[in-house]
Amino acid sequence: SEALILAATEGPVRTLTLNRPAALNSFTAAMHAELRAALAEAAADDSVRCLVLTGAGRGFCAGQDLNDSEMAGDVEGVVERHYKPLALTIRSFPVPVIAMVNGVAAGAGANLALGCDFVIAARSASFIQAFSKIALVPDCGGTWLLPRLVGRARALGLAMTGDKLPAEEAERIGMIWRCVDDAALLDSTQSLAAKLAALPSKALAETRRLIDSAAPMDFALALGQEAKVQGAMSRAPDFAEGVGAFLQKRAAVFKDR
Ligand code: T3D
Repeated sequence: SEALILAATEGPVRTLTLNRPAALNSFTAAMHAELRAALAEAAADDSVRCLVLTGAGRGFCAGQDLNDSEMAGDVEGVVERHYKPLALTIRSFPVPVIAMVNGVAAGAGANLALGCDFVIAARSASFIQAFSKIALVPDCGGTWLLPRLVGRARALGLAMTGDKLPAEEAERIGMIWRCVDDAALLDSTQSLAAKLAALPSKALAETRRLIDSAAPMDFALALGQEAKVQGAMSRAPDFAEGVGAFLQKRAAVFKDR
């Protein structure tokens, strides 16, 4: 069967492409496993001096695959086993990580991108904190990342409404590094990657670590807290209603208080 993560190397730059385009590259347990392996391989390879994450097809990543059976019983476990280590791996990666956001980034897919050191998005791309629509809370670092990127008012606004934020607006409010024309996405990313690859990796990684540890709550602690609350949310009836409504392509009716 086809690889769920495509890896390509051009000089010092490794590009990993999420490859489930028919489901907007949403995460299954299998895709998580392949991404983990590909990240470990890139981290261990001294010739890799910059990592690019992107998505195949029209989307970047739609977050958790809401059809995946693994999440049915144990959402807290899914967050602990998959999203938390993924976010931590990227946040402590030995070389800079660029999210090249080619299309919609929703739920954990949005926060996967925001956890990277740079986000370059195509003008047609967008970001959606989709969690509230299925009665969950942001994970994959969203509760820590968002207020730091855009401030409390915008963080709450985005996370509570789950509204779609176009890439241009995301750049305007400082949530991402750059929004570029679709046709320029690859070139812009490649030239940033080449620049970063030529800089001293160790100093860049330490810069990231210092900037992150200067923040009041530790990233790992925030990720643990997210997993716990996500577990509690997923056991409430509103979550089943939210997922059911999405899969049946109808509007959800929430009742929990
Ligand atoms: O274990 C846990 O649950 C805990 C972890 C939680 C982390 C999370 O990420 S929770 C958030 C999960 N993600 C979402 O709720 C987003 C769901 N997707 C959407 O709202 C929409 O697909 C988008 C706004 C992202 C894009 O809309 P649009 O109209 O451009 O595309 P579409 O038609 O909705 O999607 C295209 C196909 O991808 C479609 O399949 P089909 O009808 O062509 O066979 C759609 O069902 C599928 N798809 C999109 N997102 C997901 C998905 N399938 C499964 N899971 C998805 N998340």
